[in-house]
Amino acid sequence: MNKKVVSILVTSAMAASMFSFAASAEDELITVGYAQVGAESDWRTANTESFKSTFTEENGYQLIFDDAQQKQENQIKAIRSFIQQEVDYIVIAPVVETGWETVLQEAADAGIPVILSDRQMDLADDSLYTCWVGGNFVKEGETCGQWLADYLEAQGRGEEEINIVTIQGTIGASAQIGRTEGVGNIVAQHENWKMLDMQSGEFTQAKGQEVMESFLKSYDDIDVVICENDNEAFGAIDAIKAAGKTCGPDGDIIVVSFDSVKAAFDSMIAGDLNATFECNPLHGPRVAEIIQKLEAGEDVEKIQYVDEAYFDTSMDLESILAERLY
Ligand code: GYE
Repeated sequence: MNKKVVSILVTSAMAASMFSFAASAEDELITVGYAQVGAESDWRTANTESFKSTFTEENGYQLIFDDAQQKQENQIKAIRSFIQQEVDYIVIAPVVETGWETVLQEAADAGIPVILSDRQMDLADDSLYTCWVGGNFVKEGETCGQWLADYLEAQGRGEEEINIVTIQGTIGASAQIGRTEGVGNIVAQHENWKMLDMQSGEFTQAKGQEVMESFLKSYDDIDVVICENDNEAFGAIDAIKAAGKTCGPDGDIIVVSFDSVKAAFDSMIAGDLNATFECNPLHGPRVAEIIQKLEAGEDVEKIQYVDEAYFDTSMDLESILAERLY
């Protein structure tokens, strides 16, 4: 054989083996499509980051990430494209609870397991998804309401007439439904508490500010504003200050919110926010653990709640903030 032929043979053999190496390495990766809600809040950013840093090639995954910009129709499109790409698993953080039957049936027909994360779905047939992991939103709401009762009691305002407004999350989202219900359960126990109004701030700072501006125009005696996430509270606080009022532990209006992101600690330390009720967004590792169990043929629990705490200005917030992951 002449040198040229040998070298061509060697090169093509190398290319072939490199190709097969690349193909097998890719085959071994578990492909996960994540239909994310959007990028509406600090919580959501932390949640996205948790998935992106968990589902890496080094960890054995190929992640196909889709941001639905808070629109269910975009999530449905993303799920259909995951099915077309024949992913191994579909993970969904559903924008709202209803309207998923058709697309989940399509995933089931394609034999792709669906894991729900963060928010839940309201389905006639729960076998359409494998399992769900997230926060207990009703419990978060009840913890918030109970905190308010204790706080007012400690201020000697337990019997006083208390006017409350709520800036809700995206209507129809589990986090909105559960938190509204949980707070409502405690409001119902207090005859002297009045829920003046509830409107959606879409879980964003800008909309939270807008809704608070309109509440302040409509009602001149607001004692408490409940914001269904921290970012709405940041907007509400801006609106309160712009209206010449004060808030926080030393102010006219008590402001409470949900999530407990780092910026909420800054706001409490600054004396603006009274309390925040935790919702943990770090679901990436939890979902990876579920996938690993399914890969090993093990059973997984259908509903998995994450433990959550709350934080208020009576605590050593600087020390807690130093340890905070999101
Ligand atoms: O509270 C909010 C986000 O579904 C728990 O969505 C999540 C909520 C979270 O936009 O900040």
